[in-house]
Amino acid sequence: MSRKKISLIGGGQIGGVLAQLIAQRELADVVLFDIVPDLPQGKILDLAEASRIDNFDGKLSGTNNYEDISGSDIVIITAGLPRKPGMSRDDLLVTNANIMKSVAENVSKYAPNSIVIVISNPLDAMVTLFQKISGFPNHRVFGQAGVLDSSRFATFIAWELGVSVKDINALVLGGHGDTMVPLIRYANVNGIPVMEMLERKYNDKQKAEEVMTAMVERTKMAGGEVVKLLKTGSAFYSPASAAISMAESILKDEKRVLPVCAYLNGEFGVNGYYVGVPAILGSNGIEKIVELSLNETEQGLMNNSVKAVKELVEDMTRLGF
Ligand code: A3D
Repeated sequence: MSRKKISLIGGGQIGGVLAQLIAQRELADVVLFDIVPDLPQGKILDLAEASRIDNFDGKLSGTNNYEDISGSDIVIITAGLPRKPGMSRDDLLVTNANIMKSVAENVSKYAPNSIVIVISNPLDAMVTLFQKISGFPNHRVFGQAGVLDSSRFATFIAWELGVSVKDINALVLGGHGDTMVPLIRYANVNGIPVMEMLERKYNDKQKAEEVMTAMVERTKMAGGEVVKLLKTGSAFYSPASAAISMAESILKDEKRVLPVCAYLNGEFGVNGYYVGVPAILGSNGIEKIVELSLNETEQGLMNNSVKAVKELVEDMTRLGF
């Protein structure tokens, strides 16, 4: 059996961590591509020189030549600028759309059968643009956002309850922006509703609701919180880990149910847009969108988030992309 191959387009902060995680877990051979001369070669040389210490085998290469991505099973895209303090993800639209255009043309040319995971922001628009330019089927083009947003929500819940984060199940739906929808009703600690645990902790329903509202707001703003602290650049460990969990489910045909920025064809009442929803990820990419019932409040929040995604995509179209 030949080894699998993952190409990483963008050798910056996230691209570097992606390469390290893939190598250390021996998930696949790695090609790290960037337009900056020598940058991907330097990162890969450094990483390869850790292989004896971390005990991993595998072929690692850094390149400025798109031809090297040919035969990729998975392509993960982080090419594009990250946010600076005070910027919203949407402020990146024009610059990153131009970058995504060239990336999509080259990935279609050199890795036409790959499954593509987009991470570049503004995420929902960048996935849409990649699919439009590449013409790849929707089940082979999707975005990473929900795994990270859900993990952020889970982290805050674990800290608040003083329990292991491994026991937290939390799900965030919608667009990857300030309108994202952390689902309170479905958040649980190994099956026990988080709200029940909060109410028992505080013995006060209103206080429990206030604490949950604060965690929901922190989740929605969590990317910006990191940007503000870092001052140069945005989160990179957690988005890389999130994308790797998706890639691993695909490579190993695990059929994990993960929140994915996926193209909707009527699911959740949305037609023709990429939005964050749970999906089964297997060797074919997205194998099924998993629907769940939303109450009136949740559906209202979801509609609001979908509206924001539509506006972003319409802006992009108006700008000629
Ligand atoms: P950064 O460290 O700047 O790396 C981006 C890399 O892209 C740089 O090395 C550039 O040289 C490279 N690049 C620029 N233009 C091209 C091109 N045309 N072709 C190939 N490579 C190019 O950024 P980063 O790694 O921190 O972040 C990458 C992207 O991910 C940004 O758009 C972030 O906003 C986004 N991001 C998304 C999430 C999500 O959860 C969706 C989280 C964090 C960051």
